[in-house]
Amino acid sequence: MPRFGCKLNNIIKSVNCEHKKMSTMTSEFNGVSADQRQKHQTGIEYLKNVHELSDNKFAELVSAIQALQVAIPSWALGTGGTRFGRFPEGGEPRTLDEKIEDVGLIRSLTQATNSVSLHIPWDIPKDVAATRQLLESNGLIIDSVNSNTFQDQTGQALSYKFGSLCHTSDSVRNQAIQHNIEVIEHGKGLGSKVLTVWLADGSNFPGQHNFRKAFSRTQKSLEQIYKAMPADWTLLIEYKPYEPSFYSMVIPDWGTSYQLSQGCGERAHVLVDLGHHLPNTNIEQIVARLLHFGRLGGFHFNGSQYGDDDLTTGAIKPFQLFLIFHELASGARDAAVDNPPVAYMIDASHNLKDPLEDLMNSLENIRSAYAKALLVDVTALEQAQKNNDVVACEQILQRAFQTDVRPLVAEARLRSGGTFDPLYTFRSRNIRTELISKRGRKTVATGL
Ligand code: RM4
Ligand code: MN
Ligand code: MN
Repeated sequence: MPRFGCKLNNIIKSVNCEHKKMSTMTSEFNGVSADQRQKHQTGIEYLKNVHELSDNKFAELVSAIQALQVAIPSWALGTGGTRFGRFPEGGEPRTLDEKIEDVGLIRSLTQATNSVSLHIPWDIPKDVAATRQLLESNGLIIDSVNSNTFQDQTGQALSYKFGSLCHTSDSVRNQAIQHNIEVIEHGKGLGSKVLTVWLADGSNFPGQHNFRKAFSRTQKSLEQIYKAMPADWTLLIEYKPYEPSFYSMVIPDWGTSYQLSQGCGERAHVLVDLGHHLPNTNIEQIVARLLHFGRLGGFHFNGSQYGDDDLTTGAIKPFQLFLIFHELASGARDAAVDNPPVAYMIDASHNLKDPLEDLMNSLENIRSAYAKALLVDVTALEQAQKNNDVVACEQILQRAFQTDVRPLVAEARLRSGGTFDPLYTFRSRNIRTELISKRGRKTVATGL
């Protein structure tokens, strides 16, 4: 295996060039043994057989999986923490450029992401032209820009302690609106066309808020932000039931986001973050509803046991993730559904795992859930639903869900120029060690 230099760019180039070399060799498969390659082929044959997939159908599945691209947020490349502590991994990106390089690395290994989301002011580019250039050389674009009115920044005139867009004071609300407009300006410079707003606004004690008035003020503030967006921009309104406010959040649920988006106009949509629901919420039904209303705008993927746990996507509830993709896929097939393209992003935090490994894990799980959803026998399902054959309905879903689709996902990755096993490549090349030697052991990435 070639040695890579100390620059991340060189690592990316070496991954790319090694891939080209390996794909022409028969004895190795991106550093994975011939035996592994054989098993991969056997897996594909098995899939084709069991699901009666013609070569054409198989090729269609592969290209659908290749097309699923999920953005990486600039704030998820460092180690996460809780209010009790943080245990850095080392080699974390110190600057926006290094974050972009990290996403470029994930891209070259997985080919499952082509964009980065930015949180402002955590990641304001110093030199827009240079950032655009760096993005381009890494095959990336900026997905959404995200405003931050949940923290007070140094030098900020007024505090968000008691809210931002919902605040009782005109001046605080105006400051928060102006911040969102600045975020749009940064986004314009970088070629983004999506503004995501997540508000921490809420109350901690009964009586603190006049619920109706707090909602109206928020609606009016959002309308002003919406009006300030260029005509080809989309506003995504994210909801969350609790945290940091523990008695009430101004935008706690999809219904509130939906109502707010309707008030703003047709380019305002709802963003579903998987961790932003109370336990046991039927998220797939929310997805179906929003598709039905044509207002599903974006997704933040992560895994959750209790709340906004921000764990690896699919780690805890893989079946739920599959059911969500089943709704997305069925919405995409239905001509009656008139929904804009959905912006996918991973919104996770990595307290224990290496952030890059964790993000690659999530990408793999997301694509697997999608691949399984694409294997659902929709004709049979529709018939079984018409017949009220509950057992058959469930069996049809289980048949797809229980399929091992890893060979299919790997095949999609390989055909796009990614590696056979991104995690294996990442580890066998000691990429984290390289990053630590380049950036240092105690680096801290901006973010939460
Ligand atoms: C929130 C929410 C937002 C993200 C912030 C950092 O819980 O998920 O999407 O911007 O965290
Ligand atoms: Mn989120
Ligand atoms: Mn969250």
